[in-house]
Amino acid sequence: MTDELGAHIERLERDGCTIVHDAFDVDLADALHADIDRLERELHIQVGGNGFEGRATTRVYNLLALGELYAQIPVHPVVLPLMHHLLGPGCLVSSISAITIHPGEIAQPIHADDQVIPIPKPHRAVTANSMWALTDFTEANGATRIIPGSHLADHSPVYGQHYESAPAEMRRGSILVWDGGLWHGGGANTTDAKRRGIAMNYCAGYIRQQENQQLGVPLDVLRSFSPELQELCGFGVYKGLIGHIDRQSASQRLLDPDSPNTMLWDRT
Ligand SMILES: O=C(O)CCC(=O)C(=O)O
Repeated sequence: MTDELGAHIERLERDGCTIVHDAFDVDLADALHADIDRLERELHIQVGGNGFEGRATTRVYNLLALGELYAQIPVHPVVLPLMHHLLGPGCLVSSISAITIHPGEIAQPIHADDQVIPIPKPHRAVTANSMWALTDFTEANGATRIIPGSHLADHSPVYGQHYESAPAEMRRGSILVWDGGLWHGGGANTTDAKRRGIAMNYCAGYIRQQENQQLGVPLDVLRSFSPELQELCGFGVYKGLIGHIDRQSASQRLLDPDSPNTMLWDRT
């Protein structure tokens, strides 16, 4: 393990979050930013109509279905090993969406991404998240608010209650990574410019993905992905057991009949 990875893991375990500074090229940030403008225009994206998605926040979901640019996001060379550390091998893309907080937005209620999962807390991570900064993230423009150490709490936050939190400020091109148990929320935007990021959410290979990648991404798009990304989308068989179709992986059945697959039972 490199020193860099070790330091991130230490922070993830202690604080429940870490920032990978300058994790991707600013040219890529600009290209993603411009493409999300295109998607918002073409898909007629409107602000969320509720207190959680935000009344001055736009979201574009299911990004892997919407453009080649997004295929490089789930496999980031620093973030993916951190996800493997938190969630174990065989972890999955849970959801991938663009979140744009517009001027005037108020702070999102503090929540934990795993709070709908009914297992006693604290528990080892079953979901983990990352936020790719496509603009600078500042306290004023709505940087994600975090409560370091809250992933170790024995309960989830009370929805709508005020909690003291800190802004995860970072330059465009950086990535905030957090344990799915961390209490957090989008910040208020008091500036006159948008704050935009891509929320790349992962889950362990044995639980259900938040966005259904197998049905939500067209097969011809999935076939263009690397085997690693296909597996992240849920086309493999977790530990040779979970997710098979008549003893075949979804990849063998739907994407490539020659893709490798060994059922756990065949190893006995
Ligand atoms: O936009 C952000 O900074 C965080 C958003 C978030 O946590 C969510 O929508 O679940």
